[in-house]
Amino acid sequence: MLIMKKEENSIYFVTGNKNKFSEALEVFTKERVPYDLKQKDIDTMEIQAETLKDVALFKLNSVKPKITNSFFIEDAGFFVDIPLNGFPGVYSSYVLKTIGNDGILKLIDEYEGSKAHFSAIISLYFKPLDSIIFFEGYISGRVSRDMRGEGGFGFDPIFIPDSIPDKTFAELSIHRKNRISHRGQAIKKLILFLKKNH
Ligand code: ITT
Repeated sequence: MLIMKKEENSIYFVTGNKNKFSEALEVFTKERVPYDLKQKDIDTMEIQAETLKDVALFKLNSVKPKITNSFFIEDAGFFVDIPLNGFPGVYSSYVLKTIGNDGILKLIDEYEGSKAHFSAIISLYFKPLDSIIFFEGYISGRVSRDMRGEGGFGFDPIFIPDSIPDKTFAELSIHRKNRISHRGQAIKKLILFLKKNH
């Protein structure tokens, strides 16, 4: 009985990326969310779709039969708007694995006036209401001329947010990144919802 109650008070973040989980946990801990956040790494089916929302929804539906609790997944992408017209976007994972940050810097070739952004979309399956809800986050910035910083992950060493124009994401602490990042914003919206609906 006690165990059942504990389970009901848990919410799962389904992700294979422990950095994403650490960032989410930092916000959950600080905001005193009435749920225990747990990571679950389930093999999910990824589709190649045009938008992050389509990817997120497909993934959520493929995970749903395997989890009995409330859970969420999050899909993020890095978009170089100028001069790459939004590339890599929905291809971010593949591009990071293949050409990496180095490859992106070569493609841009020290272009002056680049613009880039990160987007994140969380899709939550909320069991008490048997419903799916989306929460989004966005941050704009530019591409650094070179890789800088030891923190973060993925594209962090080459992304400079507009709001902290002398640092890459990889030069910020988790806390500072969360205060402004795509993921931090989406997680805070999720937390507001969870608190309202507890
Ligand atoms: P999941 O298991 O949660 O899907 P993932 O690493 O595949 O983990 P995404 O599909 O959401 O994550 O991310 C697409 C790519 O963008 C991936 O290569 C990430 O490393 C990178 N990325 C996502 N969020 C990032 C962030 O905050 N900073 C830097 N790179 C990020």
